[in-house]
Amino acid sequence: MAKEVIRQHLPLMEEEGRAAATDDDAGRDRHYLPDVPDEDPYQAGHRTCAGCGPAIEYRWVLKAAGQDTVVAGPTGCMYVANSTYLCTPYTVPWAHTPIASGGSFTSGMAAGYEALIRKGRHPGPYPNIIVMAGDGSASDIGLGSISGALYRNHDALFICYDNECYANTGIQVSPTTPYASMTTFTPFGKAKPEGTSLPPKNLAKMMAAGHPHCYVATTTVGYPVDLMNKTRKGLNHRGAAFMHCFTPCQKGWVYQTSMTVEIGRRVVEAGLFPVWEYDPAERTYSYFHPPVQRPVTDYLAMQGRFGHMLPEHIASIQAQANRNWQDIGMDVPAGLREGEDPAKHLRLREETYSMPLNRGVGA
Ligand SMILES: Cc1ncc(C[n+]2csc(CCOP(=O)(O)OP(=O)(O)O)c2C)c(N)n1
Ligand code: SF4
Ligand SMILES: [Mg+2]
Repeated sequence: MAKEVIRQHLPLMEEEGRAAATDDDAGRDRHYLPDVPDEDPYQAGHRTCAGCGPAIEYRWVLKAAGQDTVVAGPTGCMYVANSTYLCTPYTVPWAHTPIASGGSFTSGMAAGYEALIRKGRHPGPYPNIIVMAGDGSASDIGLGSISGALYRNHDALFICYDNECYANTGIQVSPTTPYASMTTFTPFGKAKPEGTSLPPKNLAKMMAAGHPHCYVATTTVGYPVDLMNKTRKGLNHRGAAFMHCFTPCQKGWVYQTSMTVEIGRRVVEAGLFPVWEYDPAERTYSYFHPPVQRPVTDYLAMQGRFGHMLPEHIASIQAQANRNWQDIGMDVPAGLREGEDPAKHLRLREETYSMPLNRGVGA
């Protein structure tokens, strides 16, 4: 007789304590830290760059998931830097997949565990099954395979760690690379002073709209508890879940290594990466409203990849941010509306912008 497949349930971390936490001068909850698990299924000893956003995301996702987890990783930085011969930072099973096959490989793992448990050949419970694919894999080369897995509703969490470029092969443009940033395939010059000329693909909205039975969420490395709770919600969800995580790439974006988490917050406070959750039961979106709204220059000017921007490029990005504020149900302050006018800007490298006091080593 077929055995029952027992599912795990991961508790959510308390987020209410935030209000009582010490604020910084911008009113943000800076020092809030609930009971985060001690265990680290993604250990030190990998070879990513200092300040690597995807490595931070990997660590927090696996902290949230715990030891009864299996992980797949399509080709990209987080495969190459983490799997040197005879050396691995994982204390959980991990497998590399071709860049196009993260979704199909993970479908196979999920179906395989179901079958093995039913036949009594795996003692269970059903493990947390996670695939973490880069943006090149998830939004481009492997998009079809992930979409197929979501459509078939395999019980697994599909994550896109988004560093907005094909990082591992030398920072080439990907479908999530932002307008007017520079990559090695989209340098700025006379013909294209903006560098990247296309707007980025809205991957998470595509996934939610196209697979309405799936749990879908966005998050960034600027919000560790949000990231870990959404990991757990995605794993607790019975069926397929997709999480899109904004993960700065120090090497490709050119910023001070200590600023990864700060950039993960600023992109949200600048209105350029809305953080939200899609509930498949109600078929509704809920949007996070950050307590701080900044001009986009506070975000852009911290990164060398935008250093060439001209006033019209900044104005265009501010207009996009203002549309995003409206889409998530927030008012657009007058100062940010004014920023839609190129005449209000200088070249990016000449703009004044707010910079945290703690600039870190080398500042
Ligand atoms: C079919 C195929 N095309 C190209 C490559 C070369 N390749 C290896 S890693 C990589 C970059 C992947 O980018 P992304 O998925 O965004 O991950 P990241 O390197 O940014 O972490 C590419 C293009 C490959 N391995 N397979
Ligand atoms: S190139 Fe970027 S994504 Fe790759 S290891 Fe370095 S910081 Fe991380
Ligand atoms: Mg990438």
